[in-house]
Amino acid sequence: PKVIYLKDYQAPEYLIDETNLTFELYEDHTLVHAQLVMRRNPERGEGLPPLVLDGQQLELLSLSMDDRELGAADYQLEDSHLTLQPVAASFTLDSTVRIHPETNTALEGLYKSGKMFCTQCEAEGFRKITYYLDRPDVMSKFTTTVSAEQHRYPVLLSNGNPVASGAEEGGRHWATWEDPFKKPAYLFALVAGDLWCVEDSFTTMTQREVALRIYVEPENIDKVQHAMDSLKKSMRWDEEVYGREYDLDIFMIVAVNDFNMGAMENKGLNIFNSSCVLAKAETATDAAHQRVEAVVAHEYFHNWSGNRVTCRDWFQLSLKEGFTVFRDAEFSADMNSRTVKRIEDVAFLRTNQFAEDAGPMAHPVRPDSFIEISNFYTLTVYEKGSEVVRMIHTLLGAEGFRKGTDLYFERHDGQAVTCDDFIKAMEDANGVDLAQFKRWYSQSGTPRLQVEDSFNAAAKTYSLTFRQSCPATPGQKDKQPFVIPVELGLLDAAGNDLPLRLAGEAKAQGGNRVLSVTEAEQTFTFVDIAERPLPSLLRGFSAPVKLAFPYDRDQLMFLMQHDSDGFNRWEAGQQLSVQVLQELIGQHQRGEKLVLDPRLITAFRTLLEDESLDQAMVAEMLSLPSEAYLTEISDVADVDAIHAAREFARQSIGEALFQPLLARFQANRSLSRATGYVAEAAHIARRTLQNIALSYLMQSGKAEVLEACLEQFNGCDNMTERLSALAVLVNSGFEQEKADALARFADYFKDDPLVMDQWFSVQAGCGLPGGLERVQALMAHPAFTLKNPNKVRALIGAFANQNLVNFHRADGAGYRFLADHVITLNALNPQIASRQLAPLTRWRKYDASRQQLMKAELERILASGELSSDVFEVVSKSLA
Ligand code: DPP
Ligand code: ZN
Repeated sequence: PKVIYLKDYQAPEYLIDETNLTFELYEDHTLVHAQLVMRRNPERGEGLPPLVLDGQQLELLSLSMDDRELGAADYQLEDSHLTLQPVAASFTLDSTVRIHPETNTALEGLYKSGKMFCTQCEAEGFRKITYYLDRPDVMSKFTTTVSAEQHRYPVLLSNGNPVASGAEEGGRHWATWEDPFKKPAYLFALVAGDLWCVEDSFTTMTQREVALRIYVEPENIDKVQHAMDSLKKSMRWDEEVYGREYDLDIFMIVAVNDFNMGAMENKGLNIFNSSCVLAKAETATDAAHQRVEAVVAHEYFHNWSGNRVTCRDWFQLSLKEGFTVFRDAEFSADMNSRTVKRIEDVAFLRTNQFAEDAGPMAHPVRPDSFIEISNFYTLTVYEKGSEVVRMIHTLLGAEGFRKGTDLYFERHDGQAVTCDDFIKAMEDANGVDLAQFKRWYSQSGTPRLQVEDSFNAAAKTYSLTFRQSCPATPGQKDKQPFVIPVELGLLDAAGNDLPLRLAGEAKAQGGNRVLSVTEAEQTFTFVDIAERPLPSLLRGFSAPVKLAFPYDRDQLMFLMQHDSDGFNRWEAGQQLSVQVLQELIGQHQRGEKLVLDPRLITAFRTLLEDESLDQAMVAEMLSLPSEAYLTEISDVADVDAIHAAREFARQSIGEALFQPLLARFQANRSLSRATGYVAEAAHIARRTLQNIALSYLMQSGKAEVLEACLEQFNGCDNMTERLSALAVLVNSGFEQEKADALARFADYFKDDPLVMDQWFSVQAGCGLPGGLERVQALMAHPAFTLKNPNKVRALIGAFANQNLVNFHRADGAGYRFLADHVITLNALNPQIASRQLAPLTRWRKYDASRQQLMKAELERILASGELSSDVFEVVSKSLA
């Protein structure tokens, strides 16, 4: 497999002004006719070099140039390329190929999901549809005609506007779509199926009417309203916050069951994994509803950040993804609780992206090289990329940032550009220099920020000294200092923010401000500080770094109660929990009796008893750091000690706080019964608290809790309460009730694949002994199939990522199980196979014996036969 480097980028030799496609869909094959109106790229000079088109798994049936039929002597056909020699600077190329969507299990290019045809072209799937210049800097105007059997495929869709349609002989029909906006091939889409749609409309800021349609298979038509509402909110928000208006007369979303990603922003025709669009109270949890809202927004926002302005090459992926994740995160923050959204995102980033940054696949937000681009749709490109954009927002302020995005969209509309172009627009619009800041795009690894303080009572000064460093990562031994925005405050003894005046400043600038740490070591001195304050650092998680300040537990409890920044109140609680849990881990390792620091109980009791607090915040603060996070922050993760410590803490909390937890649970569950399901924020918050309370209460094993849990399971009217009750039962020792509940749930929901995914996940995540055997048994369940990515993620993914104590069992059986399935999936669906590998790549985190076992499985995969470039890249880099 070939390594591709950013430094080798060259503009295309030829351009494609127009792309006219005709698809003839049949049950056993599909014919694709492509007419490409091409010309020499003037940027690349005179002369006519060979034209090298991308194409994979295509059967070439005919080829002509300017109406001259080409024979085998006129071109060169290889596995993934078609090379021919143009004789004029402008020409038209016509080709016909045969492809087989009906047997395409990789779900890339044109394929069938159930009974419908659909496409996924990003990043390099279009080359499996026709011979093309399949690269994002080749932008073309597409016209697409689809022809298919009328009865099976009454709905025929592609990008842009519908311009003509008609009937053909033999029960077939056709439709032509025209997309007036030039686009790269990765944004192409086609759908044919027996679909129903919910229709609505949106009036844009310039009073244009846009038709909105969400297409689903008929049985799902009652699960679309939430996505439609989310779409309208997204369209309005992008107008209000970014001044961005939608540009076509129609916007369509199609839900498909078999999909490698969450969703895809094809121009005017977004194709979604059904898990990211279908939601109603009876079948989807509150969290799933919020995910639908976020993904609908994310794909819609791509219409500007991705489609109107796209990427020059795939190394620039974060240009559209980091920016768009930032946009959707801010949208969700505006629609829901800003603090809770931030807490969720940071917990996710620190657990998962930090682990990626510390592992063998670590790469910069803008990678320098790759073997398979599909492997770079990563947490680093997306989530860390979003943090990088957030830091620009923090440094420039909301207004300055908006000036920057206005300039970016205006300057680059219709172009394929780079991360540097984005930064340049920010610099030019604000008159700032972001040269050093750009290291966030080129250096991988998570920076450490060590902070020390000192107080001078006589001089009334307080100093903070920051030392930054960044560990070596593959291919990058030494790092230069980053620009790290540190939002902070200083709390006085009453917990109030002190006015912040740095030495040399004329007056204080509020009680909350952002310092830019730009050097390896840097000290900031505050003046007029009468008594030693307690610093609140990195408020709102203002930079994706690992900050360390030597807080003691009493100080953390103080911050938990008093910090004016909600995020840092949560963060103080997390740090307190981490300290307490690490103490328990040490006790377990030394074979001592486990003793929980009672201060954690006191802190949690205070939270539970304060009825004035936002219940969603209380729920977040009562959630202990996950085993995966405790693993990430360990040098060598002791799987069993981490599990034992955390379970012991949960047990102790459940017992010590039984009464206040029960009071909260009962009050909230009664309210649920009284009101029925309400989709509003306050109700979502109280359901979250109710469910976390229930899970703690069940630790007691008391009959009254079992009864309450069964009442909730049987008596509720929504999936949020039902699934939580089920999860609590599954993790309990009540074997009979557990088995009954699982069976009844599966029987009731057996025809709803998304609900069955949740049923699989709840069991896959259960940390009780015997986890691997349970998962193996579930693989044989009739609702399970390796061909559906959601099922793979729900069962195998949930087991390997969320059930650490079972996956990492000492005999290596969990590793063998995962490797076996990666080998099978490698042949079926390389992207999904490669994704499942992540837990094995983390082998350096574990003890010598587990390291050996994990490496042995990676080696077994490597030796297993012909590997896809996807799997080969991850396995070989992990062993390097
Ligand atoms: N569909 C993926 C996303 O929206 C890739 N563009 O992030
Ligand atoms: Zn995206």
